[in-house]
Amino acid sequence: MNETDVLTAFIEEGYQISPEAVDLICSHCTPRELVAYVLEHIDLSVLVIDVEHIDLEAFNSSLHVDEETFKLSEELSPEPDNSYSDSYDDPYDSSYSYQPSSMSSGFKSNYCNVDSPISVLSDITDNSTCVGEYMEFVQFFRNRYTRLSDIIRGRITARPIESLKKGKGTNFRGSREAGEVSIIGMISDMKSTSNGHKILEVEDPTGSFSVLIRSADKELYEQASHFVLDEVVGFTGTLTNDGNLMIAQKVTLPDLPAVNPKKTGSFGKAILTSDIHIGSNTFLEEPWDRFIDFLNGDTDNEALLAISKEIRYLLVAGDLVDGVGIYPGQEEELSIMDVYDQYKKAGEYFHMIPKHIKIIISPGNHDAVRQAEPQPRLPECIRDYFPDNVTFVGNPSIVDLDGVKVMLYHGRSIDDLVASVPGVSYGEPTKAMVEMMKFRHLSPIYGSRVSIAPEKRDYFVISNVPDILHCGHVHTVGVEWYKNVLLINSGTWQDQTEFQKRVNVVPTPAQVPVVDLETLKTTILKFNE
Ligand code: D5M
Ligand code: ZN
Ligand code: FE
Repeated sequence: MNETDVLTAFIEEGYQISPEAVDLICSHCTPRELVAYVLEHIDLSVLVIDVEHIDLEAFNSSLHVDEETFKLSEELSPEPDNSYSDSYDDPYDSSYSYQPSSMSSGFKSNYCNVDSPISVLSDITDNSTCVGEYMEFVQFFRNRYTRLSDIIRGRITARPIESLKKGKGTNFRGSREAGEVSIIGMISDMKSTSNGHKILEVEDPTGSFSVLIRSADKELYEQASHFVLDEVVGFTGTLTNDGNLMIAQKVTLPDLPAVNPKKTGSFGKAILTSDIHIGSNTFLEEPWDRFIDFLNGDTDNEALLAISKEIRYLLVAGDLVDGVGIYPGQEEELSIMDVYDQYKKAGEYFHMIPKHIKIIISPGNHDAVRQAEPQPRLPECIRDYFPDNVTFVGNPSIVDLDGVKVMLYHGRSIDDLVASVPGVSYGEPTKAMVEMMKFRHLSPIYGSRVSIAPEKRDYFVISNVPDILHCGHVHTVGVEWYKNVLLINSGTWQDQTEFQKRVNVVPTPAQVPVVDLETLKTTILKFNE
């Protein structure tokens, strides 16, 4: 943090600060934490912050206490409640396969007259400012770095990289062992050496540094094999004699804290789906029609009928239609050639859904909004085809469903994670979502398959931890718990396409996760037979 950063941090909070106080903060080994501490403890009557308002002694001891408290709470926290993880009923339980009803009328939902509120907590819609200038990229990555490094900083005492450089790295205040030092950086390069070690180049706002991960250190090496470019990670280790390289001993991720399971306080059920691909000639119209019947209570299966009566929300995480011009030769695989006609057809389907079910639709890479993410909600001329119980949001977004927080992200970055991280595959999409949670970021890699717009704020950072992370895109259903966050990939309504045959993507179409909003137990309903 340089002088301007310190000055800006105080001005943004409405304070002035003397040059001496700025110097004092900048000369401290953890200026960012000191700024936060001063802001938190300043007397509201103070207008100009001076040296006398900065209680260094109290701050230094608070740093120590925080670090210890964190460790203690981590150790004392119970294992996450795994009773949930096997709780999602056997996904292939045939009792939940759809059966048509012989008596179609008279459906009465338990929640016909119950309000099912939606509040949108995070969404790029109407907030996009980016035009693609260089400084916007700087600001975008700085926002990511600041928010993720702040999480990590609660767990390790890190130094600015600049202070490690030769001649400056002699005073390792805050380190537990002599010579041990920590930094927090964004990974800008990863290489393997001829001896099989990894060399990472990591950057913070003050400089960059090389970090060695030795292959002999099996556990650390395994952890590092999950790293991808542009992630923010804390490294603790020792410096080589020339002061140019850190030999890492420990890495600290912004990972979720272990927290106690909690009741949501909500009730009813939410259906999670995505990748409907209306307009594609592989869109599975018959199973989809059965799904619409089910939402209307049109089934003889009592278990299914009971579920349909409980539904309050329906969430669609992108690729509502197949779109046009999305991939070469797509016109050969379309049943509806005009994108507006595709949305018109989608609108007709959504008009058939009971009005007490509140619907959320966010876009994906086949939808008619900008391809660069974060994507805003669908435009008004398309929204007009849909009934009033539909709320359109951007991709990604965070919504609150009467006390249950859901982060929706279409999941294009899963393509990047499958390509880069061992053990992450299209067949088990939630493994990619676990990586997102560990690194607290939905789409870290810049410049690969996901085109990222450098907005002022990095909307992909997971700072506000949701109860549910809902993705789609890969067309395979998956459900998994990770530290009390329910990870769901909601599959598709599209059969395998020619393109997917060529790249060996095997979809699990017409299977729909239903989440109980009180217990977050999940059941998968099948509509394909
Ligand atoms: O993507 C559906 C699935 O198909 C998803 O698993 C990725 C895969 N897919 C789509 N496009 C490509 C390319 N260009 N390369 C590799 N894999 C791909 P959807 O966005 O619904 O078409
Ligand atoms: Zn799709
Ligand atoms: Fe997609």
